[in-house]
Amino acid sequence: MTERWVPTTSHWGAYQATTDADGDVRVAPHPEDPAPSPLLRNVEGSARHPTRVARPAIRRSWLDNGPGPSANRGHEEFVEVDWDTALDLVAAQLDRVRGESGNEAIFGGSYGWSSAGRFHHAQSQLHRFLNTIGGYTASRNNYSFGTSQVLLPHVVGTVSSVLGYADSWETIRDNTDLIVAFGGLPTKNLSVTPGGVTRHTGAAAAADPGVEVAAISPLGADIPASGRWYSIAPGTDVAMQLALAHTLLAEDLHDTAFLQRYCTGFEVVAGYLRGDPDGVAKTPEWAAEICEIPAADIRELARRMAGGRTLVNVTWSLQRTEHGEQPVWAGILLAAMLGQIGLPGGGFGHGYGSMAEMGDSGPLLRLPTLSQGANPVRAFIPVARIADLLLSPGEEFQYNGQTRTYPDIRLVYWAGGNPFHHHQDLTRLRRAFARPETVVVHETHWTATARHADVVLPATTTLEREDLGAGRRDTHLTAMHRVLDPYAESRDDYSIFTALADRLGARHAFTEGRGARGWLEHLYESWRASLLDQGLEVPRFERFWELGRIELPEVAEQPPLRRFRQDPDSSPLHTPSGRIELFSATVDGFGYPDCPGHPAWLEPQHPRGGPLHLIANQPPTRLHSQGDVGAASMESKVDGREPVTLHPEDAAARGITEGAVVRLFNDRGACLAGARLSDRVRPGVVVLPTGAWFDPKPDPKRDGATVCAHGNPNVLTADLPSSRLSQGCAGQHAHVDVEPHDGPLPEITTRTPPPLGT
Ligand code: PGD
Repeated sequence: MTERWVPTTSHWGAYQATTDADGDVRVAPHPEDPAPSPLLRNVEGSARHPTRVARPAIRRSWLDNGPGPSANRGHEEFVEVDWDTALDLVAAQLDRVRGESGNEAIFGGSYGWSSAGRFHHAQSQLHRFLNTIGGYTASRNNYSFGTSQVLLPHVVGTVSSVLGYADSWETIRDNTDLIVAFGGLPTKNLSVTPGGVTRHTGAAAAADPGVEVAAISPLGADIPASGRWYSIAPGTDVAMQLALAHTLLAEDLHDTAFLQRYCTGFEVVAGYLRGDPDGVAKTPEWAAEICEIPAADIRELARRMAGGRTLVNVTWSLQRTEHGEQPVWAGILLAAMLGQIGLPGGGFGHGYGSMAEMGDSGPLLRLPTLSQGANPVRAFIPVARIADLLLSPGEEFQYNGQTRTYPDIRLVYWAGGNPFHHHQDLTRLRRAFARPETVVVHETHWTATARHADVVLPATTTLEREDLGAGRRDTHLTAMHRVLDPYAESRDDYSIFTALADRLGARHAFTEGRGARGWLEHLYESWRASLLDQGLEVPRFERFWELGRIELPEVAEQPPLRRFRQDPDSSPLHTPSGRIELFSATVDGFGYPDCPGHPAWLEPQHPRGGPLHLIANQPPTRLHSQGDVGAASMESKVDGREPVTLHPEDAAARGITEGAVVRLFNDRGACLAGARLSDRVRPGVVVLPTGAWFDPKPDPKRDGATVCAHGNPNVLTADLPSSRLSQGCAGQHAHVDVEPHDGPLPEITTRTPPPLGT
């Protein structure tokens, strides 16, 4: 029998899959992909890993004693039950809570990447379901660039004007003289984009963009081979950016005509650069003290920036920190002073090096989309405030100029995310998850979030269902064929919600009378009709399914900032002034000390927890926490634990050798990791990527505290926001100390399911 390879896609790109004689999945890269993602290697090992959730499972004391707050979450065995029992219990609790407290008491924000596929997107399915039964408390923005999502509308009118229309790497190669890359140009992030890409070209382009690069980062790994590395002290880019701006101003290298015609508020910022309000001129000498880049280098770079077409790029990681608005706004200030915003290959970039789609040249096309319906509940949280929400019902918080109140959450419903991977201060998150009466989680694997639930419903993976898939700026739409039968008793999120909707009298509202295949046809054909209205043609559904993928048609749309540049009066930005707001009266009017009305250097206020600066960045070997049990992720571990990279001087000072198990710790918690030594990390900095499955154990060194045996850095990060403006995730940085581990090594228990009773 010949193998039948079928097309599918994932957040790490399109690929092909088949099953072997034992029924195990085998994968191969997409034939047209010049640089398949290394993450593809995680698929085979994860698909049937022992940590797959096999049957509905219920936490023992929730089943025995009924719903209620419980500090036992994450510590207790589960009882496997049949689907009807589990669905009846979940439906009854949803009904009780909405009846007693209103739908606001249900948190359905459920942040997370889940899987590729336009229909079986777990978070969208959950939102659609909850909307059909009266709504839910939602979350806004994302962990990736949530700070920018709030800031950018104030400065340039919309998020998409910067992120949605980034120049392609080809345009950069053809037009740009110099990329000034704050945060470097990490290639490790460029195989991933939500929905995936078919042809990976970004990593090669970022590794060698064909133009001069000045790369500013504490991490040498994020610098292109041909780039010049400015080894900056972490969290101080704003000081350097302001000093570059000061040099442009002092040496009259700024474009006054551009600033007058296209911007507002430059005079306020210029006064700040000169030191009018605070007596501190933001000179290169001032900055050098903070960012530890020599003043002469800053001056020289400013002159080079003014000498040609310059792209100022700020990675998303820089805004995932305290005062994360500032490096973004200061980057826009620099690009505005150079007068190149809206010119091909010039101006401001945000996210080159952060995700594959930035710099991709695929068409900007609306993709088939499942409607989530309307949520009648008005309550929401900025996404990274999940622990505050659960711990502080009734408390007020600031967000983007509003004073809002946290509702009282009684039931948490999560599908397609792993907050015990993505959130900060996981010990605090455990306390927060002890508060609600019920926590329901749909998961493919026994992640830490599943282990902290009361009811775990086993979900299929993309390989076990049919879907349509493409990422933003992808070149193809993939017909995602089913490869494997559903694992054990797992079900699609859609069929789980259909069964719940049925129990709650909302079946038709949820399904509109369609099965999963019917939805695929419906979404595709509605999309095809809307393309036809634009004069674009794609084949009918049956043909698309047979072909396995179709090329997406080109659409000609001029980027908004190009139109703005051509005529700011007829194509103004959606800001109050219609111009780029280098000073925002709106933001200023909010009166937030942690986000004033113009870009500024603000002294860090988050408490320091140790002498070393921890960078908790995106992992090179998996997508967030997904695929942690797969081959690429497992091979990178040191003695089974996540690798932490230290400078040899910091290691020597602590008696740490290559490959040793070390303990990272601060006031919030501790984790174990395996030491890797590298002089491509700035002294004083340690790097522990996110995504090792959280493995909490009692810390023998501190009573009542938790040590993660596996190396999840979010036991060390602070659960504090970037600012009151955005309340964004600031988890990229923390302060820690590191020591050699002594005493018995705790076993890693994330790679087997939790205790399961009957
Ligand atoms: P994932 O590991 O992708 O992480 O956080 P996110 O929660 O998105 O989690 C997705 C989960 O969905 C996985 O557990 C997977 O098994 C599950 N899943 C996949 N497919 C399905 C499905 O079909 N159905 C169901 N029900 N479940 C499914 C990512 C977040 O982490 C992000 S985006 C960023 S940028 C943040 N970055 C940082 C950082 O820089 N530093 C720190 N310290 N922390 C961060 N956290 C953030």
